[in-house]
Order: sequence, then C-alpha cells, then structure tokens
Amino acid sequence: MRIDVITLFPELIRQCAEAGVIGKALRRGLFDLATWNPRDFTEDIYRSVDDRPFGGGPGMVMIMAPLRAAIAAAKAVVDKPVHTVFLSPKGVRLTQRKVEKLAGLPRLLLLCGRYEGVDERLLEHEVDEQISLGDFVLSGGELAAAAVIDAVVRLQEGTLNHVQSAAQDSFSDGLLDCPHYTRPEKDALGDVPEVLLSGDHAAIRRWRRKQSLGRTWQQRPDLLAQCLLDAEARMLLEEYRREFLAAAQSGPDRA
Ligand code: 9D3
Repeated sequence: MRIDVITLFPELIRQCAEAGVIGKALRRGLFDLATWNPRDFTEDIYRSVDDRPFGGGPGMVMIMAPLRAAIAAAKAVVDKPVHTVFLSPKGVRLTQRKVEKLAGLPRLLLLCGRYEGVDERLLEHEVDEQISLGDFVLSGGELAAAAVIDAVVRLQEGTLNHVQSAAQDSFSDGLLDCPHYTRPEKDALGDVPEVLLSGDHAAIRRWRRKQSLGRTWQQRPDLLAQCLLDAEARMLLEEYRREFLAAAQSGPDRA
C-alpha cells in the first residue's frame, strides 16, 4: 500500500516510520510513504499556513489553499483511489477493527492538523473520515497519524516475521494479552511462574488464557462484556476471581 501524509512536521512522521519493524518494512518496500508539507505550497512571502478565525476567539486556523494544493499534489502521484483521513480530536475513536479496514486499502492519505484546527470547508470536500486516538489533547495530528501508520503497516503481508504475532495480539480475540517472562528463572524481583517451566503445553495454554481473562476483567471490563465466553473461559475466570478475592482477603503482602 501507499501512504501519503500532509503535515507541517514531516520529520515527526519520518522518525516514527523509520524505526523498528515499520522502518524495516519501509526499507524492504512493503509499503510506500511520502510526506507533503503545506508550507511548500504557499504563495505569499511569509509562507503562511494559518490565519485568525472568523467570528473571533483564541488560536489560529489552518488556511485551505496550501492544504488543497498539497492534497492535490499527493493525489496526482499515482492513479489509484485514495482514502483520506483527517486526524482530529473530534473524530471517531480508532479501533483495531478500523485499522484492519484501512490496512486493506491501496492508498491512504493522512491529513494532520495543527493550531486550533482546519477550515471546515476543506474537511467537507476533501476528507472521507475523521479519526481520533481518544479523549485527551495532543498538540497536532502527527502522533495520531504515526499511530495509524504503525498499526496499519503491522498488518501488511511480510511485516512481522512470526505469522502468529499479529493474530495473537491483544484485541484480536477481544482480550488483553497474557504476561510474559524470560531469563532469569529466579530473581530478587520474583520467580517465573512454575507452570511456564513445566513443559506441559496444555497447562501453559490454560494458565495464559486464565491470565488474559483475569486481567481483562480487572482492567477492561468493557472489553470483557463484548466477549462470548465458552465453558472453559467461564471456569478459568471464576478461578481467577476466587484467587484474586482470597488474596485481597488475606491482605496485601505482609511477609
Ligand atoms: C485545546 C484545544 N482544543 C480546544 C478546546 C481543541 C483542539 C484542537 C486541536 C485540541 C487538540 C488539537 C490537536 N489534536 C489533534 O490534532 C488530534 C488528536 C487529539 O488531540 N487527541 C486525540 N486524538 C487526536 S487525532 C488528532
């Protein structure tokens, strides 16, 4: 797939996209990335990209002309349909479901805002959907765009070396991931749970599922409510709850 990003801070996007597994996917040509700076599409001597809001009030608003020119330039590069997303705190919350949909598209155009926002008329005419990362305030759309790129590229064929990694991620089965351990087996910070050293694969699978269920119950009851639990899951969760409540009864560790 090809991803284009309209941004006043292209280096922010580049930095994110060039690190780790996403950077490797980029270098291997598993996706194409281009950034377009509206500043390069200004025509006045000040290279203005913002102006004061009509109606008054604090802050500045991104003007349409440089954004339109940047979007047009990005669209013109390849003759494939482009899905345009504006990253905005007013958008719909991003979910893995949405990420999966975006990952299947041939072209994605991500539009990043700065200042108080973008002239509404541009959004009406150039944007297919608005996406938010959640109810907190960022300084602009770039970190959100970087998050979308990361999440979408992970799903491109060949990005992850282990075929299973993507499928086993949190959320794929609607539950949070289980805890992980590696060497050393014993440490001042604690010992690795016995079952993981037992070699009993059925017991290990059950333990991990129980931990996933229990942690989802504790941290994300909203996710758990969306899950259809089979008989084994109900039993494992009941066990986890019983152990958790028993531990709470006997009080926090007093050695
Ligand atoms: C504090 C300014 N706010 C007025 C009450 C409006 C506002 C404008 C622009 C708040 C944030 C931003 C910049 N944010 C984004 O561009 C953004 C964002 C976010 O702030 N939170 C979660 N997801 C996203 S996606 C893009």
